[in-house]
Amino acid sequence: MRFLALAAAALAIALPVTFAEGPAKVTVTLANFSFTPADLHLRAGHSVTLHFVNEGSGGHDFTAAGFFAAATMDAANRTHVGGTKGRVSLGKGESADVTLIPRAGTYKVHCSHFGHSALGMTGKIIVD
Ligand SMILES: [Cu+2]
Repeated sequence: MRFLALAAAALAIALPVTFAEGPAKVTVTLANFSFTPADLHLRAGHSVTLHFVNEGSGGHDFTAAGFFAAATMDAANRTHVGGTKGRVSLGKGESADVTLIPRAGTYKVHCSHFGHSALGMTGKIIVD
């Protein structure tokens, strides 16, 4: 009986966690020479975790200074985007998560490595 009561109590605690809606997670893949998806659609005012993965053969970055500057995020996440640089830099095989609350607008994205934009590493973020 005691076990059942404990189990019921544990279930009562676990259930809200199980069904709670955490931040949405969106994966952005960097490669030679593209972002996938190239166009990101996000909901304004809703917390989202952007999961960046570099599957390229060398370093790439996700530079979106206007987007990151306009978004709300804590100090740790601000560090992940290089502060005012607004850039997530990843070596080959690296990944990083950035959690933020995006602000409505349309923002440009590019890779700042020399020549990569011209080869296709551009995109945009639409927040509405
Ligand atoms: Cu690149």
